[in-house]
Amino acid sequence: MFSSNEQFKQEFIDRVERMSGKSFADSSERDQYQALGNMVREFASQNWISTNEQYRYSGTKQVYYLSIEFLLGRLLKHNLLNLGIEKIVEESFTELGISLDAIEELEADAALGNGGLGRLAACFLDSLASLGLPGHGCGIRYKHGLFEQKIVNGYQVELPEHWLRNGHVWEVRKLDHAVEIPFWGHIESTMENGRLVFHHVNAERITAVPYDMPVVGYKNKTVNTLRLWNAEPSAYPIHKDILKYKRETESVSEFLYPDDTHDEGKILRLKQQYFLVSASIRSIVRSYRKQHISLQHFHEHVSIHINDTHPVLAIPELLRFLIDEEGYGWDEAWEITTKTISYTNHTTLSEALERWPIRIFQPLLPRIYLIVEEINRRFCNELWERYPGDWKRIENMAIIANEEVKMAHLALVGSHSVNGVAQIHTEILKQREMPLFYEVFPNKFNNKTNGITHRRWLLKSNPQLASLISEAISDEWIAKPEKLELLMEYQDDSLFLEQLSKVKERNKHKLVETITAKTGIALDPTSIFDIQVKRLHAYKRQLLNVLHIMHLYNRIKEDSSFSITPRTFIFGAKASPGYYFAKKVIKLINTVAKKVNEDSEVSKYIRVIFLENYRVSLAEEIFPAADVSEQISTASKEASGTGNMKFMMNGAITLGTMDGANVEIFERVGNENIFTFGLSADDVLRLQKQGGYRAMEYYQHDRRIRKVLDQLVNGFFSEEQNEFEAIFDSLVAHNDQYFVLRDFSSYVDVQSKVNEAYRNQNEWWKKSLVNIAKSGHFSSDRTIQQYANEIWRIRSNSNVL
Ligand code: NTF
Repeated sequence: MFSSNEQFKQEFIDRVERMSGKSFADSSERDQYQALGNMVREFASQNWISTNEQYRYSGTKQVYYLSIEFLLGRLLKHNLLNLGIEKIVEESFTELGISLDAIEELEADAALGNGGLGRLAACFLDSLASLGLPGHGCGIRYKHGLFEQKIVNGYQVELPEHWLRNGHVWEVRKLDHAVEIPFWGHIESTMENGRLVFHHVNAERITAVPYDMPVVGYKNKTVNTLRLWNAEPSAYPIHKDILKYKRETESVSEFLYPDDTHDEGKILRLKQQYFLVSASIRSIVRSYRKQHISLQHFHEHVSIHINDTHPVLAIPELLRFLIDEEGYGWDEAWEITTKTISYTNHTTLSEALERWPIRIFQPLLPRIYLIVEEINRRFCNELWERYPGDWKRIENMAIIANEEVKMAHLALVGSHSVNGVAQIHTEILKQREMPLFYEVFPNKFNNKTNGITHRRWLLKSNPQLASLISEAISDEWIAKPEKLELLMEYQDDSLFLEQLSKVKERNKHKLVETITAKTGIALDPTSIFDIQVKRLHAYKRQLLNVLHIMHLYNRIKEDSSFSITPRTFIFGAKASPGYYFAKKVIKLINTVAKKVNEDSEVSKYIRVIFLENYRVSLAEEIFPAADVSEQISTASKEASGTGNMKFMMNGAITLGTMDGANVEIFERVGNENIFTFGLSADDVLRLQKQGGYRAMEYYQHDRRIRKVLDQLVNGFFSEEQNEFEAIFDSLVAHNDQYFVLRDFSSYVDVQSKVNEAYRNQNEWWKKSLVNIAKSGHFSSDRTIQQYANEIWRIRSNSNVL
């Protein structure tokens, strides 16, 4: 059905009419979207079936990536591109007078994630399939993804998101693969044939129904699977109050927790975690069984990766399965489990380290709790033998201590590999965060610097840049992104640099159109687009960016001879609904934006825009239009960052601290192609040990700082007088935990260097080019190949197909 335009059009028209019951002329864009989506999914299904069969019959090792978040965004164009049918569809649509862009707009973003961790999982799925690697995702089919953000009077307001309202064309419900997950109840043991056997009695069961989505590899016939579990009432409930039971059951896959850095101490969250893990392991084993290989060899054929600690119950669950359901002894089950499971740590922020009170854990998951107790007992015994008498150390390392289960400790003990997500992050894990574990398990620790899929973040979202690159160095970079390095040849080619600048200009125009349509604010596409888009968090320091803007405002007002290249500061960020400080910063950005944009003297030079509802589909318009990429976290706090890579790949220059993957960007592009500033991670960690620094002195002695901070509380903004008091206090009264004032001066200086650098256009585009050329390393294909070789030990099946 995709062999010629004519054939495609005929099939498409038929399909629209059959599905909608209307004539094609009367059909709506939504009818057309539905028909196209169905056709594409069916088209992918042929390879989906053959990929699955091939995996099964070859007995090849497969990896399952367990993640509580998958931030997929839209899939239509992405799938068209990967299936290699984008052109035929685009041309046919033009012939039919339909706009593919308009049709794409009808697809809701699948926002089953908060930020970096969830988007990384989505990029990894794309790379696995595109490299022909046997790897699948397992997650939860949340009815409501991340909330929709509205800005009302400068404040964030959250609305429930409803991506499934019109159905989701990419999913297939697989009721025959549903499994039952037990919660609550209690454990009884009996002796059977000389063996202790455990029975989970009076459990409340929830049915987990899988919805499968095809994960299409780039033009390679591989189609892997993303399996998302939906929670539904069991056909055999034991509950008396059926309605209550139904409500409670469905709530398990109702909402994504809208917070990526706080340990949500909610019982429902723990339920979600076990639900995901138990359903996934049952289905992994079921599919393994089809190969008729003994479970003794499980780890030779299956790798299970846990994305942060949220799915860490995979460890006790696999043990439980092997021991209780398959009759293995502890030692053998332990060996199979640890050899199967690997773990990635995504943050060192202590507030994100998951701990569950025993009083919640034990009654909800009685059998799993017994197993965790046994893991802990054995681990503590081993520690006792190694460090006799060192109670303090053992208490610090225990999995269960102070009435809590420490999920990170369970992950470290029960897996064979623990990786950080950027070099500096992995070093911090080894040396500062988990040194005791590093001493015991030095070989488990390794680094896998994050990456992004260049297919979505360059090829799909910036087609003009992609074509320019391909014209210059051929399209080999699509299969081998490290080939982007060939662009280095064009550093002194002024014609090429000119074309590069033209592409950026067009992308900026496009973004301006979008922004103006939404906000009515006119923007200058020739100004420098300086962009910070990411979750709103104190450590990411959007506040530093705003304080600098306030400072520029003051300079322009104070000194009539002050002039800078016009700059448009763009922000996009969601704050967790309960995060008071973050929400105040959003209000501050909007307040400053209003003040700046409405002042004719100031808005000649600077404008400030806060983009509502930042999400994957909006990000795809933003990155191609950026000149400056703001990556200004307090050093040591951002594990990696991946937005930094998306900006770089689209030719923006990083303005950043030496934190996370910024350090590796710096190493690759060199000092002259990045703007760095501020304290180093070592400085921050040293100062923190000394109890911080004296923020008050910076307030007192730096008049620029004093002026902007006073403006927060002296009625300058004509808001409620105490509107920004909490922000003022965080900096002065609470001693500036994130070193905003400490880095302020250095940030002002580097911002003025950016201003200078932009004046020399030729040099600027050269920097931009070097950034693109060096970005191949940050393709998630490189990252995934490293996971495949060094952790999972899986191989591509492309030679077999
Ligand atoms: C995030 N962690 C980190 O904060 C980012 O630096 C990193 O790029 C991404 O993970 C992906 O590795 C989280 O979202 C979490 F949940 F761990 F806090």
